[in-house]
Amino acid sequence: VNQSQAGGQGSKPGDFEAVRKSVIDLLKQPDYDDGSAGPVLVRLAWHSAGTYDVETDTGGSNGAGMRYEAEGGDPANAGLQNARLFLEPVKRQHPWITYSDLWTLAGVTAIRAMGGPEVSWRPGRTDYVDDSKLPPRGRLPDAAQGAAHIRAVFYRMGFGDREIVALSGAHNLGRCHAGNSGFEGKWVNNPTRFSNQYFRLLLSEEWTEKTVPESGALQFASVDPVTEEELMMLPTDIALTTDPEFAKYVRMYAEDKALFFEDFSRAFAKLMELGIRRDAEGRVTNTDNEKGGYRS
Ligand code: DDH
Repeated sequence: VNQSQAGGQGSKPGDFEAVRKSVIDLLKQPDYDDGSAGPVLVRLAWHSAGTYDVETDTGGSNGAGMRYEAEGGDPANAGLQNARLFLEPVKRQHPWITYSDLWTLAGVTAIRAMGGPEVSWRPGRTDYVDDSKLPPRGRLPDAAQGAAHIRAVFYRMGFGDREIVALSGAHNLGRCHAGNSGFEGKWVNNPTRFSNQYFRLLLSEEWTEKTVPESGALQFASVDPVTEEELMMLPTDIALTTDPEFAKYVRMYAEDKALFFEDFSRAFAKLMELGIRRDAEGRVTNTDNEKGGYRS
């Protein structure tokens, strides 16, 4: 297939607006989950970056390591192959973009398109040429655990408590799939609309323990009083209300959506940049990746 004819809309190297447009065009997926590819694209961006370790300066979105089995096949990344497949036609349309730029740009584009804040994003990531630089498995958070684990994981990335709670607000979006994680269900009624509803529900509902029949996983459940639909929270979500320091920020964001959007936007932008070194002009200077990828 002639790449420039695929979809009839190839773009010039560096035309990230054209890539954003292609991502927006694929968000509507009537046969997938709640009708949108948006939430799983956000999760792909987050998991691509959330392996970062400040101490060793390893992991992060640079490199697009999930293309390799060692990272892509991590049980923590189950289901994200859907997100990567959604983006393949975009990569074919804009072959000059690296996967690491595409995955992060798709995440911030989806957040905005679902009614969330604009998240500042910068290009220049390159893709690993082999799997020798991949971070070890086990760096992403385990939903069955509590506040101490959440802190250990996010402090390792260089985040503080307020940023942790802000980022957790991404659970306004999407759902759990027993086949991926053992957990099942959505956090809010409209999981394709970004809002602070997750924080409001954490505080307003009575959350009772429930075992997921398919997996035996323990999660929390509540029935929405308006729609009578069952909603869910992970043990790590509930930990944000039982830990006093986290709970302060949950209350703050439940009351002030604009503040949540502002903090989320800043924290997500920071997440996308973890481990990426830039010179004064903003050019990425990491040298451990493929040469010849697109550079701004
Ligand atoms: Fe999450 N998340 N996440 N999450 N997450 C899941 C789904 C989604 C944890 C566990 C899970 C963040 C933080 C945490 C999104 C975004 C973000 C699922 C369900 C589990 C389990 C996966 C499945 O079954 O398909 C845990 C634990 C944490 C933690 O902080 C302790 C953060 C920081 C983000 C972010 O984007 C900033 C999104 C979006 C989804 C929905 C995916 C989908 O397919 O829908």
